[in-house]
Amino acid sequence: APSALTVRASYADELVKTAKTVASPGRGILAMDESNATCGKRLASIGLENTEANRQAYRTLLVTPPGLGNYISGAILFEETLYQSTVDGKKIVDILVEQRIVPGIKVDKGLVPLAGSNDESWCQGLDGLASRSAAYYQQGARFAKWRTVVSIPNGPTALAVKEAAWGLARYAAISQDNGLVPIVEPEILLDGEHGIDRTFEVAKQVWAEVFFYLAQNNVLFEGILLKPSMVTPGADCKERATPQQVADYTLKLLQQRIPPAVPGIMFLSGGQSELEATLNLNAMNQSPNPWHVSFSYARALQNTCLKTWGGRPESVKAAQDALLLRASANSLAQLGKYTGEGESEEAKEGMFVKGYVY
Ligand code: 5MM
Repeated sequence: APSALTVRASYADELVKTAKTVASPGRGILAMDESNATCGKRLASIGLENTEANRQAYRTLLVTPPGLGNYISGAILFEETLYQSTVDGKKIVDILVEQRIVPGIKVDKGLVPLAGSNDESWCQGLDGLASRSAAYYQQGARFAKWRTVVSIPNGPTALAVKEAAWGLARYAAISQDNGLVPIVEPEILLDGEHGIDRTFEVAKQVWAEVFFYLAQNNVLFEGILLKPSMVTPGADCKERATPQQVADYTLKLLQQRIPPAVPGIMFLSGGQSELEATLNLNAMNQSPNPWHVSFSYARALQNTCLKTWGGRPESVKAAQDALLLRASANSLAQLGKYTGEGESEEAKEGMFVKGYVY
């Protein structure tokens, strides 16, 4: 019988190719994998019920804007969407492929309290993951996503960091065995009053352990994508950082901790405003990097789009235009060429007030 390493080798070329496609110039990931509970919160914010029909309508809106594939290379789906069709009977997965967007799948089963820790959490989902991953591949998924979180105000304890890193590494190995490029997402939550130096120290420790266990689990680095948080001050820290500072800290840490074999660094937005997320990404792409430095945003791509839609069929086009605007802005930021052109006056004023430098 072939060993696990032989099985993984059979997918090696495909994994590398998929990762490179997702990490292609001027493109990034649309994270639209809200679990039903999270999607319910988003829909409630515009006064809609959390029904399958409403989730289907919203997800259809997100994947169908013409030209979306010029800016978006991959879309992360929740399991329901991977198996879902539009009201017209077209599979969402087929629409993505026609748009040149690689379908991905959230495979974690969410966060639960971590016994023995300081009120921290761990991410479930390893049981049955191999068979689920094989089924997702059959259904058209080519990459996977597993999000675990680390809290600064609650520690992080050594236990929580080790659990987060080990879980990501086991998931990554299982994904690669089944032909899915694992997106490795160790999110360091924004919550807290800590300054940017503290975030830097915590992220340094977390990324080191993640890559240690990835190596121990024989994960092919050329066939993964990293989805980290940017290094920023805590959300309640009075001393705010400019995009230049965020870029300096984040790139410094990437250089110290992330092997150049990793093809793409696809940042999460983590509660930053749409503009902040774009400006920070743009600042990180002002000079060449060893990796493709891009985005895998949920809220920072969807916020205005969702509000503009508001559940009204007549607002679908305007909502799609809002999504295209954010996607194209982040595409330019991936290329380091974002100037704010095409943003609303309100958004630009926000940029000016915050004193951002281009
Ligand atoms: C879309 O939200 C994803 C799933 O969240 P839940 O498991 O809570 O439903 C989430 O993993 C998301 O992909 C990342 O947090 C990045 O999103 P942001 O909004 O931080 O860019």
